[in-house]
Amino acid sequence: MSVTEAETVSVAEWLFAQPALNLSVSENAIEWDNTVALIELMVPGKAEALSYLNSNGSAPLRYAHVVVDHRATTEPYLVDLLVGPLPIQNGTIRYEPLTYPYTKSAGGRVRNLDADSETMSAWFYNISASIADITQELWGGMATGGDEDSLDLWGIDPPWQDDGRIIRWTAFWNLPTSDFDVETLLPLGLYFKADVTGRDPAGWSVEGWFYNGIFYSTTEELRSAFFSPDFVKLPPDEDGLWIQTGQRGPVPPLDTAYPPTMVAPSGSRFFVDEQQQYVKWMDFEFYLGFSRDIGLSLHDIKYKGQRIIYELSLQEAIAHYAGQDPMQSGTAYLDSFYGFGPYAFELVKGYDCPPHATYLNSSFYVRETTHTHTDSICLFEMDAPYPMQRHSTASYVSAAKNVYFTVRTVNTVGNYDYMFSYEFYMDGIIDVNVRASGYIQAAYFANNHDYGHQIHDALSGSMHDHVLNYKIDFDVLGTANTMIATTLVPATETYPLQKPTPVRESIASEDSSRLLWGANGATQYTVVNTDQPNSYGEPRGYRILPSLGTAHLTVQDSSNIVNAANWATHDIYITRQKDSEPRAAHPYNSQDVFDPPVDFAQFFDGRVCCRRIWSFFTTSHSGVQVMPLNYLEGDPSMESVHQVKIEYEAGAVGEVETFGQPESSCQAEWWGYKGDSVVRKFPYAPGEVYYETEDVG
Ligand SMILES: *[C@@H]1O[C@H](CO)[C@@H](O)[C@H](O)[C@H]1NC(C)=O
Ligand SMILES: *[C@@H]1O[C@H](CO)[C@@H](O)[C@H](O)[C@H]1NC(C)=O
Ligand SMILES: *[C@@H]1O[C@H](CO)[C@@H](O)[C@H](O)[C@H]1NC(C)=O
Ligand SMILES: *[C@@H]1O[C@H](CO)[C@@H](O)[C@H](O)[C@H]1NC(C)=O
Ligand SMILES: *[C@@H]1O[C@H](CO)[C@@H](O)[C@H](O)[C@H]1NC(C)=O
Ligand SMILES: [Cu+2]
Repeated sequence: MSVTEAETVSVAEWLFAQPALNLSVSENAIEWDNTVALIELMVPGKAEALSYLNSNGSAPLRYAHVVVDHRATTEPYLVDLLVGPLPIQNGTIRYEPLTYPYTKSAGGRVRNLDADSETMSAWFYNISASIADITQELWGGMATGGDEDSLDLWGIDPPWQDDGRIIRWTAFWNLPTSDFDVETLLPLGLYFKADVTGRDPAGWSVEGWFYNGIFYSTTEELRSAFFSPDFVKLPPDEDGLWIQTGQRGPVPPLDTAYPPTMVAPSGSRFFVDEQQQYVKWMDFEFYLGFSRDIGLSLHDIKYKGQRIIYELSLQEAIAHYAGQDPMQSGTAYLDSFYGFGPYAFELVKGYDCPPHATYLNSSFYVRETTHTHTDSICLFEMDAPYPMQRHSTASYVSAAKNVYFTVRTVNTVGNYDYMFSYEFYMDGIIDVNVRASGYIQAAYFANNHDYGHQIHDALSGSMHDHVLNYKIDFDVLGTANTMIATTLVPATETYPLQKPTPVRESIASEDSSRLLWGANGATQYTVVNTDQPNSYGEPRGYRILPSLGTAHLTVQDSSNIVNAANWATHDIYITRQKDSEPRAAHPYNSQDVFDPPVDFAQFFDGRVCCRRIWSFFTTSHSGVQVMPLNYLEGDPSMESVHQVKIEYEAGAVGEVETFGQPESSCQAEWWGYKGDSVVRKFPYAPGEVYYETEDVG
C-alpha cells in the first residue's frame, strides 16, 4: 500500500536533481529555502483500483504524492505534486501540480502562514521581553527566548485572516516546573495582538494587549495602567501535584490485588499479513492504510466474501474553543495540519490494548527520513461482557458468546490523545469509536464564568467542541448503492388507529444530502443495493447510526475557520463518489480559511446523485456504527460454536451442549445450573427446598 523504501529514496533523489524545485536538505534549511515536506504514495483512483480488484485489470500505475514547502520567495507556499510513474525511469518520470482533488484553483498551492515561525517567535519574545518588568512583578518570571525563562508564549491557531491581514493573538503561559506535560493548564491571562502580515518583521506591529477583560491599545497604555495604584493583579496558574499523574491518596480496598484480565487460550484467532497490511478475522477481511495526514485507514472491507465498504477513514478533527478571552475565542485546531500519522506513538501493552493483543508498526516520512513507530497499531479479540443472544425457559437456557475484533491506534496530537477503535462484530456490525484523553487546554479563569466551570484557583475548564469527520465509501454488493431515509411519522388519515407510518425517501440529490440524525431516533439512514434483494425481495443494505451520543459543531459561522471545516456542520453527509473528491479536508485548510484547498461545501453542487455514493459523518468523543439491514438472512450468532445450551429439570442438569467448542481451563462450569429454588410458605416447609422453574404469570 505505501511507498517502498527504494521508491522513497529514488523519488527524493530525483526531486533534488530538478533545478526548478531548487530544493535544500531540510536539516540545513533556513526559512528562505525550499524543502520536501512529504513523500507518500498517491492513492489510485477508485475505478482503476476496482478494475484491478474485481476483474483482471492491470494494477494501477504507482505515483508519489509530494509536498514541497516553497519558501525561497517573498510569497511562500506549500504545493502538492504528483510524481511518477514509479519506479523512476528516464523519459517517463515527471512531476506536475496535484490539483484535481482540491476545490481551490491555485495550481495545487496554498500559502504558508508558518514559513517564518522562527523569526516570528523571536519577534514575539522581543515583545514579551519589553514588558519583562511587568511579567516579573506579576509572575516572577520572563519570556525572552533564553534559558532563564520561566514563561512561554504561544497563541491562536489558525491566525485571523480577515481583509488580507494576518493577525495573531499570543498568550503568556507558565512553563511546567516538573517533567509533566501540563503547560496547557498554566495560562496566565495576558495576551497581545499582532499584525504579522508579510515576511518582513519591519512591517509587523503590536496592536494591543488584553488582561482581565480590558483591552489596551498600546504597550504604553498597558504599562501606565499596570503601574497605576488601582490595577487589579490576578493570580497565576502554577505547576504542582494537582496536575501530575501518579498514585497518591489512600489506596481503595483490595486495589492492590491483581484485577481480572482476559487471556487467549488458543492464541490469536485472526490472520495478519504484515507485508500486505491485510487482516482477516472470522468473516471479515480488509487492508490497512497509513498516512501522515490521517494516520490509520481501512480499505476494501469484505464481509462473508463480499465487499461492503471500499474505504473507511478519518478525514479531519477539529477542536473549536469558545470563551471571553482572545485565546479561547480564537482557537480552532484543525489537527491534520499537524498530521495524525506522526503521532501514532507506541502503545502501552495491557493498558491501551489487552495483554493478548498483536501489534503492527507504522511509519511516516519527515525531513528526508522515514520514522517507524513500533507497535503503534494493535489488533485483538475480546469477549464482550454480555452475550450476543440468550433465552431462559422452564427446561433449558441457551446463550451465545459475543466475541468481537478491534483494530486500534492512539494518536497524541499536542495535549490530546485520540484513541481510534474499529470494532467488528460477528453479526456484521462495524463500530468506529473515538475516545479522547490527555491534558485539556484550559482557560484563564478571569471573566470566563459563562463559558466554563472554575476547576482550580485561577483556571477555568474551557468550553469547546471536538468534531471528527469520517468517510465511509459504501460498496454494498457492488457500487450501485442508494441512500434511503426512513422516518416514522404518526399518521391518522388512512388508518383506524393512530400509529407511526414509515415514510421512505431516497436521497436523490446532493442538495438535500446534508443531514441530522433526526429527533427521537425516528429517522433511519440506510445504504441499500436495490439490485440485490434478499429472498423476501427486501434490498440488502447497511444502516448507519450513532453508537454513542454524537454532535456536530455548536459554533455557527465561525470567523476563525470560515470555509475550512464545512464538513462539521451536520451529522451525516451523502455525496456521490468521485475521484476528484477523495477527502473532505486538506491538512493546509487552516492556511487560507476563506479559500482553503478543500472546501467541503463545494462537494454539494446539486447534480442529481447517481447511484454511487459515499457518506461522511461527524462525531465528538463518540462513535458511529454500520449495521446489516436485510443483508443477512438468519441469525449469525448461530454460526459460532461458542454457544451453550443447558437442559435442566428439578435442580439437576440433564445435558450441556457445547457445539464442539474446545475444552479449556478458562471455561465456566455449567453442571451446577439449578434454576429456581422453591420453599413452601403454607403449609410452611423450610427444610424441603425443591427446584422448579416456571413462568409465574
Ligand atoms: C534557490 O533557493 C535559494 C535559497 O535556498 C535562493 O537564494 C535562490 O534565489 C533560489 N533560486 C531561484 C532561482 O529561485
Ligand atoms: C486473469 O489473468 C490470469 C493471468 O493472466 C489468467 O490466468 C486468468 O485466467 C484470468 N482470469 C479471468 C477471470 O480472466
Ligand atoms: C537517467 O539519465 C541520466 C542522464 O542521461 C543518467 O545519469 C541516469 O543514470 C539515468 N537514470 C536511470 C535510472 O536510468
Ligand atoms: C529582537 O531584538 C533583538 C535585540 O534588539 C534584535 O537584534 C532582533 O533583530 C530582534 N528580532 C526580531 C525578529 O525582531
Ligand atoms: C516493528 O519494528 C521493530 C523495530 O524496528 C521490528 O523489530 C519488528 O519486527 C517490526 N514488527 C513488524 C510487525 O513489522
Ligand atoms: Cu477536549
